[in-house]
Amino acid sequence: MYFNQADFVKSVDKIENKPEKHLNEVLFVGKSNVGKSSLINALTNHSKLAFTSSKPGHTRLLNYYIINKKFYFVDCPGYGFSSQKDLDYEFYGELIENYFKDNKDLKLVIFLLDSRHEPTKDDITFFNFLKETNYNFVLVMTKCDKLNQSMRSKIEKNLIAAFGDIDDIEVLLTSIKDNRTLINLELLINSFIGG
Ligand SMILES: Nc1nc2c(ncn2[C@@H]2O[C@H](COP(=O)(O)OP(=O)(O)O)[C@@H](O)[C@H]2O)c(=O)[nH]1
Ligand SMILES: [Mg+2]
Repeated sequence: MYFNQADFVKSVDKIENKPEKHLNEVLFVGKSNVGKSSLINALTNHSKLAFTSSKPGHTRLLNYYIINKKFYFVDCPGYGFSSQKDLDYEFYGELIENYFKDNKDLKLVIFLLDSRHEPTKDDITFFNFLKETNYNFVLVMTKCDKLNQSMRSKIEKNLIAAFGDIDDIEVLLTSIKDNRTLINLELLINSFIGG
């Protein structure tokens, strides 16, 4: 069960430095603190594979993890880090724009959103960017264990208000504390990388 054969490969500051061995890639992206590293840890059953922090904006690099010796999970820097906004935005822009340029290895983008909150302006900007690329992407709502019934019932409405028609887009509710949601995400990832 799960992607439990997982190893850190390298951190990448420039796209030219990505791992020489080209394999399919699954990218985890979303604002700082949304739960990217936690989800990678939970899916791989490693409590400390990806660096998690309660301090936003901690990952400044693309981190490559090799899963089952077959493909990469890529942990992305978060956007929307407010206390050093300009610096973070500039960094994010260059590395990530280059990452998305004609990346034949990229099979799936997992776009994480905090299930408790409405998407932010940055989320909307990134969503529109993603839609214009031709990469496959899914919306993964994080931290669902923190939802009450009324918050849960607002998720879809919030997404539609922010992004417009999302009929064709897969939305998954997840929590690192709920294995069933992790299994659903695992199945989804496998369906895109042919696992
Ligand atoms: N309750 C709960 N907390 C979560 C969940 N996912 C992440 N977190 C917490 O959210 C914080 C930020 O997580 P992190 O993975 O570092 O976010 P990143 O910046 O997107 O990589 C940490 O304190 C995590 O423990 C979840 O599913 N449920
Ligand atoms: Mg992180």
